[in-house]
Order: sequence, then structure tokens, then C-alpha cells
Amino acid sequence: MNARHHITGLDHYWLPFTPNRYFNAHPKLLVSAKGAYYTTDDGRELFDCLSGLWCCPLGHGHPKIVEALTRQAQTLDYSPAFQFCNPVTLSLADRVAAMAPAELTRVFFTNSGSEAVDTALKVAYGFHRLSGEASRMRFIGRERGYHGVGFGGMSVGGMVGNRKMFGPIMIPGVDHLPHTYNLSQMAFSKGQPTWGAHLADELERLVALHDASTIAAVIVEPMQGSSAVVVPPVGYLQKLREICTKHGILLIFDEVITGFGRLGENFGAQRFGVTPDIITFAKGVTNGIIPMGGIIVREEIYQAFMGAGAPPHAIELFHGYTYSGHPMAAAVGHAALDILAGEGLIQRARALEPVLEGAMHALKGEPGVIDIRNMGLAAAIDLDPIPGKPGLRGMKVFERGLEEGLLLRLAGDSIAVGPPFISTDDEIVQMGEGLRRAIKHVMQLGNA
Ligand code: PXG
Ligand code: PLP
Repeated sequence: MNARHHITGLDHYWLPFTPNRYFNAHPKLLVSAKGAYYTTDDGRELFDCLSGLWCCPLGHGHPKIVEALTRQAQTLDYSPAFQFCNPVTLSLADRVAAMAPAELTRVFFTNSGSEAVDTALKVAYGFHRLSGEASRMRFIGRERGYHGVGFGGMSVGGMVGNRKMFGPIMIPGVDHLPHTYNLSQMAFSKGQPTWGAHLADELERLVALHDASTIAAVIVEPMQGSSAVVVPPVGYLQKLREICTKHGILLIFDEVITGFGRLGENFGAQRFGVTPDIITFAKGVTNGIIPMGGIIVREEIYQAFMGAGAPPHAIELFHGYTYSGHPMAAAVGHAALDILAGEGLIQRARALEPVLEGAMHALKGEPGVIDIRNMGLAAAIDLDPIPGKPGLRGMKVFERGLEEGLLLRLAGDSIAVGPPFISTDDEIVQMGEGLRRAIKHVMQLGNA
């Protein structure tokens, strides 16, 4: 991708989570998308290996979504989020709650995963405060966790790069569980590793250190996505649930990636058989087409706010966004959930899981491949880093992937994939083989 004299805007745009100087030297523009493919400005087709940024499982340009957008724009394009609601948003809350475990009944909408996480943390803290336990102010996150980039989400997050510049402005009182990844115990595991459930006992240690009376909530991704697909050990989430229940600590599952079918069930909660107190979601709820996120909470949590003794005309939760429950997003949400159900795409994701597992684990033994892991329609490959140049090998494979017609996701020297649920078996096998060729090519270059 070169000869980009026609590109304008490079002098003014600041890209998120991107090496901007590298991008300006090697700009990459996507100009259209249809189904599971993007088209670049120089006319190449790229298979959408990560479903956008994990958010477009139903593919691009679905006529039902286009139709829903058009209809909603003509009917009610915006309605104030405070003091008013609209039928589309109300009924979407019904549908989202119906997909969640039965105990989780109330939906609060946001516009992103980051906002969903900050909302969940505020609700968890407020719940305890209203329940007479205002000393529960701490949050426990986990190493390698990603919970977005708001102040709360950044603070409970555990990816060092996202934290180190901002140490002094983290929210106070946060501690972290150890991550569950251990190469020597779980290299090349398929699905859930059998080693590691005991790492949940570290929560008991944190409770002993801080005292349960100071801890509001534990927040984890049921399967870590951003730090390159870290699958929870068998029994680990069950243990976290037991320890939280025992100590009156709320358990928040951040399901921004795992929600809406990525693990072959509505939510990770159902795939793992563990019910949290709060679920955060975003991305797939609208197939990524209009931003939307939110939280789903247990009825008791909602009722704690409603029953707090304030007069009935008083606001119970001083929190919300101009675009909470935006009708355009809600209309797309309905269309996305119609497609998910009508086309049987969660079952399809489940059926594709062994295909993806086979395609990715077939790369075991390629030079430079040090681990492969997968669950649902998510997988990652770790590459042996070039000594002294972390991330460079991954970057080269990512670039070579473009030559192979693959839009891969780069996380340091890991490559993550999360293909659309509409992928064919063959597309997934071909993705694996294209990745193999990209890795072979880069390994032949050596450490230069
Ligand atoms: N929580 C989780 C678990 C996430 O995965 C967020 C919160 C934040 O959502 P927003 O909508 O504010 O970005 C996320 C987002 C990747 C990748 O390549 C992952 C995310 C975003 C962009 C890229 O893994 N996760
Ligand atoms: N900043 C200012 C000055 C505002 O008026 C508002 C909302 O009214 C916000 C920030 C928050 O914006 P949003 O509700 O889109 O999150």
C-alpha cells in the first residue's frame, strides 16, 4: 500500500491506539465493506479476521441493518435520553435482558464498552453505599485485563501499556488478581486450560489483605480478549463467584467481547455456567454499526437505588449520557438481534468453533510459533519476539497478512483472530493457511 499522494487528513487526524508516525508513513485506508470482506483504497479485498474490532460478527452491509437505519432516521432520529424514552430503546432493553441470565433484569445503556465499565463501577459502589456499606470502595481487577480507557476502566485494567503513563491519575483503592496465563502449564491448549483454577484463591488473599468490608466489586472478562485471548482455566470463574458471594462482593463480568455470541452462547456467563451480578456489553449488540454499550444488573441492585428512601420525584442515579439509549443505535440493535436469532448465528459460531480450533492449531510446529489458544470464535497465536524489539515480529506478520488478503489483529507479538459468525468453514481454513504463509515469510527474514 503505497503511492498515497491522494490521501488527505494525515496532517490533522490523531489515530487511537496506533503508532501514528508509522501509520503516516504506511497509511492504510478501508473504503468499503461487504459481508466478511473489506476493500482498501487500492482495491484489495481483505478478509475481516477480527470482525472489525470484535464488533461486526454479522458482517458488513446487511440489508436488514441498512433498512433499520433508514427507517429509524425517518421516524425518530434522536430523543432526549433524560426524562424521556422511546419505544425502540425500551423494547431493546427487554430483548437484551431476555438474553442474559434470568437474575439479571435491568439494562442501562451507554455508547461504548468504556462507558459501560465506568457505569458498572459507579453502580456497584452506589449499591453498597445505599445498602449501608459505604466502606466498600475498592475494586479488584486482573492483570492483563482490558476494561476500556475511562478513568475507572483504566484503573481496574491490567495491560501495562495502557496504565504506565497515567499512574498518578488512577482511581484509588484498586488491586489486581494475577492473570491466569502460564505458558509452561498451558501451551497450545484447546479451549479451557485444565491448570490454574487455584489462581482464583488469590482473591481470598486480597480479601484478607484489604478486608471484605472495603471491597465493592471484582471485575473480570470471562475470557480475556484484548490481551490476546486468555481463556479461563476450568473451574476458575466458579471459584471467583463463590468467593465473591461469601464476602458480599459484587462480581462484574465485562462481556464487551464475549457478549452476543462470540463464545457460542448469548453471554460468556452462560457458556461458563457462572452468573455475575453485573454484565457489561457493547460491540456486538449493534454489530458495531452504531456505537452502543450498556450494563445488565440484578434486580436487587436496581431496587437498592429505587428503594433508597429519596422522594419519588428525585433522581436515583446521577449518571447518564446524552446518547444513552440512542434510538438509531437501538433500531440497529433490534436488527442485529433479529439477524443473530433469525439466521441462527450463535449456533453457527458454536459450530465453527472446532473449525477455527483446527485451523489455528494446525500452525503448531511452524518456526517462531510459541503458543496457540482458542475458545468460541476467538483464537490467538504468540510469536517468538525478536530479541530487544518486542512487537516488531508481530507487526511484520500483520503487514504480510495484508499481502495474503487478511486483516489481522496485532497485540504485541500476538496475533488475535475473531472471525465473523457468517464465515464459511473454508474461509476459516484459508485464514489459517494465509496466516501460516505470513508467519513463514516473516520467519525467513530472520531477526532483521
Ligand atoms: N471491556 C472489554 C472487555 C473490551 O474488550 C472495552 C471494555 C472498551 O470498549 P470500547 O467500546 O470503549 O472500546 C473493550 C474493548 C482488540 C480490541 O483488538 C479490543 C477492544 C477494543 C478495540 C480493540 O482486542 N475492546
Ligand atoms: N461536556 C460538556 C460541556 C457537556 O455539556 C456534556 C453533556 O451535556 C458532556 C461533556 C458529556 O457528554 P455526553 O453526555 O455525550 O457523554
